[in-house]
Amino acid sequence: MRIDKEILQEKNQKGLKSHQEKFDFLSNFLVKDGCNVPDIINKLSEFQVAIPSWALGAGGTRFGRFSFQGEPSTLEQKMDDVGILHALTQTAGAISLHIPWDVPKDYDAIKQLATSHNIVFDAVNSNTFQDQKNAKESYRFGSLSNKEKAIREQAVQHNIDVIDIGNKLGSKSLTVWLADGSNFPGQNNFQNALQNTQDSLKDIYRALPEDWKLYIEYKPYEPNFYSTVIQDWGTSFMLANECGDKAYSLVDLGHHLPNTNIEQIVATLMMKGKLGGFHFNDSKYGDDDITVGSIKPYALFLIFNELVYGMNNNPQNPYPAWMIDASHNIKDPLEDLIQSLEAIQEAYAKALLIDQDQLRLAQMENDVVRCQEILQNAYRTDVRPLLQEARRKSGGALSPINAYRSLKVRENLIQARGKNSVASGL
Ligand code: PSV
Ligand code: MN
Ligand code: MN
Repeated sequence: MRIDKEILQEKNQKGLKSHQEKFDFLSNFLVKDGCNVPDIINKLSEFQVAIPSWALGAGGTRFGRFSFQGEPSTLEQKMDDVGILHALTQTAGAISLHIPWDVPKDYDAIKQLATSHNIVFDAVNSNTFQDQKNAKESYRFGSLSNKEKAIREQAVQHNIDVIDIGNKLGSKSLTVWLADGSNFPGQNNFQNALQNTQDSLKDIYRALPEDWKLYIEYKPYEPNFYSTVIQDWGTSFMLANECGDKAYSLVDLGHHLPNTNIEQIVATLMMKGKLGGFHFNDSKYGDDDITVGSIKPYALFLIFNELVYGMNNNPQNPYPAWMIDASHNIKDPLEDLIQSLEAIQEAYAKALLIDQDQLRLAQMENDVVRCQEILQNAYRTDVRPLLQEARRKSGGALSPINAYRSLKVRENLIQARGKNSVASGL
């Protein structure tokens, strides 16, 4: 199923007058406050977030998986789903593939399909947390960190193969997330595991094309429950530095222990020019991978405040790669992703409203109350008309969720794909 701009324009007609009123009201008020509204709208339109191929099917938990219907079961269908998201929101212009789940059969055809949906290939992800069919070695006790050289070599070679696949598609980065660690005290020698990981990452780094980046993701626990080799941003940062200029840390919001000050991590990494990528999601307890902004929207806003500051003041940091890393157990994944995209844009728009000069001044004067007022004034502004205007101008839907439902997207997908389709992946 494809959604073309004419259909959306027609759908938008109904809400257009009320949108215009709300937008005019907000933008008058923002202009009086010194905001450059057209610039904010442009920034929102330019902000594109990659959709991971594994977030388009029902994720499930270790207790079970409740399928919903019309899931994409091929790479082509996953790309079609991202095409739908992008058509509606105009902010999902990229897909992130996971290998071996998404190995293309016909590269030219896949590239053409991407172009037809106006999407590009973001980072490619390797998988050394599962054993693959016919694999010689097992990752049961780790991959890049493993005690056995043959196992490490197999894992390194897999990453090199993933780079080759990504290269043929026009990807420019590899994301490595390792499940390696230990379940019980004494199981592993920490130093050997870290040394092996560092050496293996360097081997992968050597195979990286000149214009590629390596993103090293960290996570404190799960699937290992005693220790994880790349447990935190410091370890990831250290490994990235060891590898070289093209290696960066990747922050996944769910990969922190409760109450971690993630915005401060963002600031530190950007100051050091080492924040490469970002995975959005939200959580209450652990790596819950639920809808962005559904639990801690103010924390998301504070993170965006640091991202905006870094993008304006840290030329040493490349423009970060944005991705949603979510899993869907209950909701229709496409509806959930629409909600996440909206939450991301909302937090970004609010952060763009912050008067950075005034904030610096208040900080210099140690006027703590005013610092807080400046942040909270921006946070309390209802910026949704700005998001709608950015979407409308790019040919998207004023309300992606309403359009998705009234166009009966899921019903159409079920009709085309059947009730029992299953996506490969997480
Ligand atoms: C596992 O925690 C994980 O969610 C990581 O965040 C990776 O980015 C993703 O899986 C895909 O490997
Ligand atoms: Mn992630
Ligand atoms: Mn995760």
